[in-house]
Amino acid sequence: MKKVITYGTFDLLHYGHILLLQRAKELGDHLTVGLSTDSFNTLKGKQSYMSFSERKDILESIKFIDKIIPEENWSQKAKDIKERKIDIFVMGDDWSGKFDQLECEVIYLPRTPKISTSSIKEVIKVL
Ligand code: C2G
Repeated sequence: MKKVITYGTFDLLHYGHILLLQRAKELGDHLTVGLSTDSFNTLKGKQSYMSFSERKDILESIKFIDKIIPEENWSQKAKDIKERKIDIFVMGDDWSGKFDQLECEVIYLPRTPKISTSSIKEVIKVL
């Protein structure tokens, strides 16, 4: 069974996230998502609109996601990949080159243009 992992905040889940998650799952048979905790978001300098548990509930409703784990720091990826016997690590290409040192196949997928959580927040602000 080919295992895939990806990480992110996935706040205000939108089709850019969905297309990333779908493509990640298509690369294997099992998809784990490392979901950034609220405290890690603070470390990342991100204030998510939805809490970790709300973001987790939403991801749990997506049938093709097989496992969700908390992402609590930058350095857990290598351990997650080893312990969970991950074959492929996937991120959008805004992260291109940042995780090449990981000991598994590393794939950066093209980001979906014209959609982002921050652009959604801007639109909502003016509604
Ligand atoms: N993404 C995408 N297209 C978009 C927006 C996001 O493909 N229009 C991808 C990002 O490249 C990322 C994933 O969706 O791979 C999740 O995006 P975010 O929730 O913004 O995650 P990020 O803040 O980049 O956190 O340790 C890694 C970090 O946790 C990644």
